[in-house]
Amino acid sequence: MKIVDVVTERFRYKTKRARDSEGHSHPGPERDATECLLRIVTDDGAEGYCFGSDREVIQGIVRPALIGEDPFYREKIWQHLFHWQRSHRTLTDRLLATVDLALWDLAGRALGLPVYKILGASRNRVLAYASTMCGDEFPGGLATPEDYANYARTLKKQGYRAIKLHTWMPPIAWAPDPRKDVEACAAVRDAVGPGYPLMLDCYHGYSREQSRFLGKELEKLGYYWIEEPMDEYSTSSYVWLAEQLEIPVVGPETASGKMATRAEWIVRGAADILRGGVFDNGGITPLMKIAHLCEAHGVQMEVHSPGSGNLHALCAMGTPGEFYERGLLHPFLDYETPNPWLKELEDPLDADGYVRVSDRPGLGQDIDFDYVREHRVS
Ligand code: LLH
Ligand code: MG
Repeated sequence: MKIVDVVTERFRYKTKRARDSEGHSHPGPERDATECLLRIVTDDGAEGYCFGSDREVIQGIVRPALIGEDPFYREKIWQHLFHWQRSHRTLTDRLLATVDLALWDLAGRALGLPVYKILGASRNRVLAYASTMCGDEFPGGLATPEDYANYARTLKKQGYRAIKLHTWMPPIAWAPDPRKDVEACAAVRDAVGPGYPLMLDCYHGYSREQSRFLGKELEKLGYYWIEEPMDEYSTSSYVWLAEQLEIPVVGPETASGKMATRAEWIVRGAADILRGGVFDNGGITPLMKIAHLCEAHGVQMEVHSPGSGNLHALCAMGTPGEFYERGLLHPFLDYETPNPWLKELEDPLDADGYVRVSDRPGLGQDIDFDYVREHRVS
């Protein structure tokens, strides 16, 4: 089997999600947006897909590396592109991930198997936590500690068995403010009661002292973990923080360097619980290597972000991450209606608070190809 075509299809859709000047998502007025589907095609008609791609980089850099290759040589292709990233800076880990995911999807579709079973399944559902959007200034949204408390009550009623708060960050004029974060965390603890797992993912640029203050307060409130409170390029700061706190410190999420950075964090004890995700690290191929690193060192790993790539990887980990991150959620937004290019949700929440992986071949996304074709812009 050989790859004979690499196609990108950009199409428009409507969304009520907006991004602020620092890239955090929030509800917003309905607006036009575009999405890009990557399609990898083989000479025997097998295809693999991934959303979130980019035409220029895929056609200019990735396509020449893929044409003529056997799509089952995922490791060879991944290594090739990984080394190209040094000179081709526009080939980000995120785009590398779309290629890797499309290849996994292709393999699954060609073999008639879901990806988690090709990887070697360990389970078919993962406990979800509700991951809120960052704080805002919308009345009745996530503007006050009481708003977080009210929303936490709603989420608990919806069946979630754990909640992670993202609190207030710039460009909100008065943020960041660790004391305000603690107020929100305390209000949510009061709302859900003792023993219910709660986590905090706060402003990502606090100082060591601010982070220690937050961590100590979260310990008093019985929180499960504190995530990314400081710049992750200062590994020493995380070594320092993990030594100061009883509460587990989770990271690195955004630091580049894939497996190598995560290996350093494990060796240096910079985090108690390691973090990785398909779009942060370049796909399922590197994420599974990170999972195996964690397993070998006896370190728990929690996967960043929702989506079928992360879900399949989670269902194939030997030392499983405990949770699937479902979100980002906001009281004004509906998460239960699938994106218009999918016929069904890729991460439905079951009655026990778990997300079940699809048994369809590949990554299991039920893609509405008619929608993509009818809304195509390039
Ligand atoms: O700062 C943000 O917007 C969020 O923290 C976001 O990056 C989110 O994806 C996250 O960190 N989840 O764990
Ligand atoms: Mg995070």
